Amino acid sequence: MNPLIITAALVGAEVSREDTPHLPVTPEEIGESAAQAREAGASIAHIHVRDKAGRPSQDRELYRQAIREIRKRCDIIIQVSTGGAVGMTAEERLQPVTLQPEMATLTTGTVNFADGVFYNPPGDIRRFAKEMRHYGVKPEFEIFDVGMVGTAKHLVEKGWVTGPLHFDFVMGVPGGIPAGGKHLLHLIDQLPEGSTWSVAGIGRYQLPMSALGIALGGHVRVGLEDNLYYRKGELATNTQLVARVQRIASELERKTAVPEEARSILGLPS
Ligand code: KMH
Ligand code: ZN
Repeated sequence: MNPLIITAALVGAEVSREDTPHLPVTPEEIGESAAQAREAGASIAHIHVRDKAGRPSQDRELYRQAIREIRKRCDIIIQVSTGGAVGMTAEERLQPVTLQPEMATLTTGTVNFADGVFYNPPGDIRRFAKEMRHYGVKPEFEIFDVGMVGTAKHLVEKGWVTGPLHFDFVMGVPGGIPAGGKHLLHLIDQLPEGSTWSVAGIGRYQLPMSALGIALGGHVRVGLEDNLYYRKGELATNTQLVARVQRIASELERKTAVPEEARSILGLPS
C-alpha cells in the first residue's frame, strides 16, 4: 500500500481558546504546532489563521506570517483554507491563494453547516478553481456531501482543474454527509480513476474514520479543527491526534509518508 499521508488540521474556524487551551492561534503557535505535527508523522498542515482577538480570519498578511513560521521550522506541505468561516465573502476567502502555497482547499458545493450555511455557488467555485490554477496551487477538493464530487468532476471536464486529483471527505458535519463506513465506500466509488483521497471524521468520528481510511488505503486528516478530544472528556493536542494515527498505521503495517513522499504521491513538485 501507498505510504499514509496524515494531514494535521491545526486550527480551523469553529473552535476557540475557550473550548481548548491547546488551540494554536498566533502565527508562531501555528508554526510550532505544524512542526510538532510533522515530528509526529504529519506531512500536510491544513491551516486557517486568527486575528489578534482570536477570531477566524483569511487575512493575507496573517497567512504570510503563519506560513513563514511553519517554513522556519519544517518542510511540511502547507495547505491553506479557502473555506474560511461561514459568512465570509469569496474575496476574503481567496486571499491566501495569492501567496502561492502548495495546496488550498476547494469546496465544490453549498452545505448547511450546523446553524449556518457554507455558501459555495457555482460561479464562486469556478472562480476559486481558476485562481488556484493561475497561482499554481493544487486544490484539495473538500467534500462535505456526495453531490460535491460530481461538481469537482465537472471542473475537471471543463479543464478548470487539471493534474492528479486529491479529495478530502469531511464526514459528520451537521448538515453534511454522516460519518460511516458505507458512506465512505460510496464516496470512494464516485472518484475518477487515479484520484487520491483522505478522510476527516468530525468529533467522536475522527478515530473510527481514521482507522477506516488507513485500512482502505486512503489517507487521513486529524486535528483540533475537526475534534477536540483524545477520548471522552479528555482534551487532545494536535500532536497527540497525529501520533495516534501514526501508531495505528504502524500496527497495520502501513508506513507513514514524510513530506517528500507525500509530494510525490500527490503530484506536487519536490
Ligand atoms: N470553516 C468551514 C466553514 C476549509 O477549510 O476549506 C469551512 C472549512 C473548509 O473549514
Ligand atoms: Zn479548514
